[in-house]
Amino acid sequence: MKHTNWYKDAVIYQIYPRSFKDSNGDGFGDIPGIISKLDYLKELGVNCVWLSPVYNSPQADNGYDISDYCSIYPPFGTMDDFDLMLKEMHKRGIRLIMDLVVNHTSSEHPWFIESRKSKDNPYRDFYIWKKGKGKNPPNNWTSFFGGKAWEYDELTDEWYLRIFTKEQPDLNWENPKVREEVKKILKFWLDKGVDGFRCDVINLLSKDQSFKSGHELLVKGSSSFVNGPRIHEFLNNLNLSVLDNYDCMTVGETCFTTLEDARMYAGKDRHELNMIFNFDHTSVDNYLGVKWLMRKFKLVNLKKAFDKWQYGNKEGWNSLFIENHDQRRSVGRFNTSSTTYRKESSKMLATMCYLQKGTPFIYQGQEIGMTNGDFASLDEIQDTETHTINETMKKMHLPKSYIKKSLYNGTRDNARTPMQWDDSKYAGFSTKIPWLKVNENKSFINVKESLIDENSILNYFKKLIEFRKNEPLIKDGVYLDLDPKNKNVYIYSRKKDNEEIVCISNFSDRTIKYKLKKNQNYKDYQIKLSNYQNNEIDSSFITLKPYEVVVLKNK
Ligand code: ISL
Repeated sequence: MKHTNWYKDAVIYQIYPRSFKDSNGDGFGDIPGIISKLDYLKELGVNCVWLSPVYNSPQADNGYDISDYCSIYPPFGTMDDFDLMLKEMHKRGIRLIMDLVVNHTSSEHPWFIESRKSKDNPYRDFYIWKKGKGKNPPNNWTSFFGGKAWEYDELTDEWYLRIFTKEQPDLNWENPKVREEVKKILKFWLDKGVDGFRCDVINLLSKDQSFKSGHELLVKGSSSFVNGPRIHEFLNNLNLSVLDNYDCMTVGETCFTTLEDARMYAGKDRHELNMIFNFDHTSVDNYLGVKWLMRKFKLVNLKKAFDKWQYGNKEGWNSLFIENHDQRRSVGRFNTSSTTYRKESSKMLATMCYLQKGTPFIYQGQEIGMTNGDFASLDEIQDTETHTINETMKKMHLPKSYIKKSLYNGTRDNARTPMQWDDSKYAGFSTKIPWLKVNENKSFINVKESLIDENSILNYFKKLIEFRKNEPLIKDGVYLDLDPKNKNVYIYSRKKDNEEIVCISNFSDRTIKYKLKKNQNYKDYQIKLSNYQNNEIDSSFITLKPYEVVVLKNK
């Protein structure tokens, strides 16, 4: 199979289906709703969609708990709806990548229902069952969502491993039958014509079989299951036996991953994945990569994180993102403003991120500058993770005010509020009360308004995407951070032969007179993009207004 590496030219839009568009007035987004917005996506300029899970699921973790990998969750629609959506996407030149969640299934998956029945059930070994230590779990491993990673099952007096919720038992990848079943799932969707997969927590599949207790500070045991002993063998096998036969792409969600790990997952001729998501830049405002442990933001740390991957991921290809369904919204984050300078902030952040080397991922609503949810109490927050973490933090006797602040700040529901299409009661998302509260700011942050306003974030995103498409330098040019130590300004260059693009961002709410170095003579450069009008470039200074971004080019 010839691989065209189309993903290097892709601009990917992530749809979180339950919050995107409801077509039948049940307050829950669906596939016909997505179809009705494909022209909107085409106009935006994206050419690929990553669709978060739409498979049958009890929805304990909003679909990341799958009970049937080859069917659609009825509130999302039917398989016919899915087929039509795929056809309509392809008709518009939009590819589709699905979410592949195979570290765990739902506890209501028929495999698990069988598995828990008895120790000699043929499906027992599809999951990881162990005897406890007296009344205690087999080891001290803890869940990503807090609390223990094992669940006791009375029927057979054993514990099963579940690194996420108790409704998400981990599959036993040591079992060749599990690996064969996953291949069938991949084939099922690829034969339908889907273009690839975003692979959920893919670096957790292989567990160290000694199941020894861990001494990590957080997520105990993680060194036994993050980038585990057989992970590369498993991925290589999936790739060579299925993925390699299609012109498809894979992007792996890989937390706690080093540059060397990245090379192993997505380096040249590794035949595993095409690229990975790293979370270094989304960890700069917390301690140890744990968003509940908030830390003061420093721009130099953000630059360090980007520089590390731009310089270091030499054999691989980067994914460029600042939002997804697990992160809080980007406006208001990274020292930016979600109020006075919301528009400027959103445009600046997108430009800073998407003109780097790699494939951009835009998360639904980011293109209109949607902000964090405006939840008035924890009862309005649905996400299972937030509530488990709340319990865990309470047990740790952390101050109540800290817990509250940390939960409102970190809850994944911040990014999951219904898409704001217009200023009507339910933001044009639905005609009935939605599953999660619509943000009140839908009155002025919405697509309808953004389409009219020439200066909207949406119209800027369109320009930015168009600019990327027309400038091969952004795909191939060499990245150089021109002033890594500057505390307020991020200035980097993309260069190839005699051509150069320079992207300059002010991460502060003050006007800054940025002094250029001797070798930075931009007198003859043209301003190609900016979130303000009329920037004047002096031969020795650039004046940057609050959250201003300027993109210069020498030809
Ligand atoms: O959001 C996180 C913690 O607050 C991350 O650690 C996240 O749990 C981790 O990146 C794994 O995420 C993925 O798998 C989870 C699912 O809940 C997330 O939505 C998904 O993106 C389990 O399938």
